[in-house]
Amino acid sequence: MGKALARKIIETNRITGAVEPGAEVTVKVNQTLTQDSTGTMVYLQLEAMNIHEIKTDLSVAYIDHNTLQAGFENADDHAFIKSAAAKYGIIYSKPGNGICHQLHLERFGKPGGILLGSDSHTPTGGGLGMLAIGAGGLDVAVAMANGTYTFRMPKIMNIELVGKLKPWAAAKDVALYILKLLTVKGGVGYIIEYTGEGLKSLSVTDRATITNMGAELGATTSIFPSDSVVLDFLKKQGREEDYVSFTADADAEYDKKIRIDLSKIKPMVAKPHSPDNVEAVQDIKGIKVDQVAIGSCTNSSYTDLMKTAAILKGKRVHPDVSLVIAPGSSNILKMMAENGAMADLIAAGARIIEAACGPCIGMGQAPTSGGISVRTFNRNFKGRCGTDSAGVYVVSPETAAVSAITGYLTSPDTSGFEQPDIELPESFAVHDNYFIFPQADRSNVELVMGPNIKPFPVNKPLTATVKGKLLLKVADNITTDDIMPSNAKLLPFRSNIPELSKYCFGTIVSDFKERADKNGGGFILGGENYGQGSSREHAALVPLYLGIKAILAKSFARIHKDNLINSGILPLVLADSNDYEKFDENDEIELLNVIEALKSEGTVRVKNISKDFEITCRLEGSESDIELLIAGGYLNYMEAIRKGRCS
Ligand code: MIC
Ligand code: SF4
Repeated sequence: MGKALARKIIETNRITGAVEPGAEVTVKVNQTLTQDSTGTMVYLQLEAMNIHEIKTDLSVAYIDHNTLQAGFENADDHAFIKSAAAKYGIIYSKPGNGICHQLHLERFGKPGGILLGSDSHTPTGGGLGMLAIGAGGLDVAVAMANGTYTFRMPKIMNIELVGKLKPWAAAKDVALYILKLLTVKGGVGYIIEYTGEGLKSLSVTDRATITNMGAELGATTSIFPSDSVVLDFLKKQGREEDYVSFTADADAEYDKKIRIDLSKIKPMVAKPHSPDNVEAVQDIKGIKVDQVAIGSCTNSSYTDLMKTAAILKGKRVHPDVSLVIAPGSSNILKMMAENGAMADLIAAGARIIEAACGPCIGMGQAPTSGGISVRTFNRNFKGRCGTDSAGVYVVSPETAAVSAITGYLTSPDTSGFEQPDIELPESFAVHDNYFIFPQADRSNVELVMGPNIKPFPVNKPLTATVKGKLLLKVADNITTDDIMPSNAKLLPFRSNIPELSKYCFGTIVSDFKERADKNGGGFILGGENYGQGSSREHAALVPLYLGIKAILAKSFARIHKDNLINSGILPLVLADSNDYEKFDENDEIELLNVIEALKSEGTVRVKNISKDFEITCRLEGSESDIELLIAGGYLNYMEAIRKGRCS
């Protein structure tokens, strides 16, 4: 049997461990990326590791999330990250340059390499054949410090694409179609690998749209092969020398296989409030639209925006619609300014905003109360857009542009509009003036720390008995946006955990901090896929700060579980998921003899003192995860190793 592409890349970069599903494997990390909303923590953690130099081939610190400088806070964070980049030899991407994933695809991603990023949409790089994995900030700091990443080898799922997309169906519709098929849990525990004759008709940025939304499936990453389409893209970016051909063997072995006929896919939409709540656009009638937002790391490429401009050329944005466009990169903005397409967008009445994440993370452009926003983004969780009562519909750029004109959610294939045909240019604009490349002599660089930058919380070593109240019981698929909401008001406090803690679980209850303060911390009970969504480790650091000792859940999302372990919070899986029903908020709980239990077989007995019964939970982790948890998280563990107290 032949080998899958992801397996080949992992084997090439393997340092230790077996490349077998479930085994712990350590690989060499070639590149890392950070963005600013997770980046301040990453660089504080890197600083705590006391290193002089990073060990990756290339690391980039992007500023793209917190670009609204409504006060000094975001500007302070940018200055801190800039100084950390200069100190450690990291490339710094100034605000205004664009969205990390789009920029990394354009300027740095390399087929066959491994990229670790402190953002869940890092798998966008899979569009050019890179094994690109999203992780918590601490894991990215460790990757920069050691040049390695340790993870549990996922299974590999093959999605074979056959046929060709019909007119007006787009790569985004493929991503949404797969979400309908597999749901937001369907990719958990898998790397998704695309093959088949259908992929030759998909450009690198089309492929990147699909791998980007693998994050919404919960997959570890998604990847396309590096073929002539990738070579052409790299040539046009002026970096042909980065091309290496990497493909799966024709008879590659996979753990799961799915076949999708592209010609069957229609324009699709994910309705509020989950990316897997998908239907064909034509099946939903009469949705009047207040806002249309085009951009984000999913759909802000040159082709996406050129298609948008072509649809809007000579037309007018509907009087009741606010159309907002955030380009993916300054290079795209420059090309569209030069070729006149930007003028077409402006003439139609579009609001052009900075090349950044912007409205995708609620950084401005919150919709009206109860408003309907049609967006080309990837997530439509409740409240994420900045307006709790708004409903976000996730679609392709084509559907978004047509709907901006008609004022109703409109399937472009039935709109009577003419479909644009966008050719890629001979070469993409390449200017690097927003990048600051590190100097050779970095000996005198000082870190710049403004008053918004507070130390991050560090846990205490685990004690034999862990007791407390069940502070909160939540449903399935709780997102990190629920645990630690982010919007224009809160993002400035990403380096200020005490301030953020006031808003923990704010989409679910208004008094979580009070509950935690009153009881000296406690426990949380979750359903399936607890912590899906972003990589933000604030969703672990804030609960740590509030004294949360363990989360009991039916299952956990990968990155969040790693963040909990790194923070010294126990992620315990209910051995029998029916036990979920037996618990109520305010129950007094005790984890019995937890250190011994973790050390022996990872099965922990949990006593419900209030209701007088016992259940069992499992820690699904490696030996080193257990050592980390006993030490009270990664930083305590490293400190103990330095002092010779740990193995
Ligand atoms: C997101 O899309 O939710 C974010 C903002 O990019 C996050 C990172 C963060 O919370 O800072 C992600 O996806 O990891
Ligand atoms: Fe930025 Fe949105 Fe992409 Fe997250 S999903 S990286 S906020 S554009």
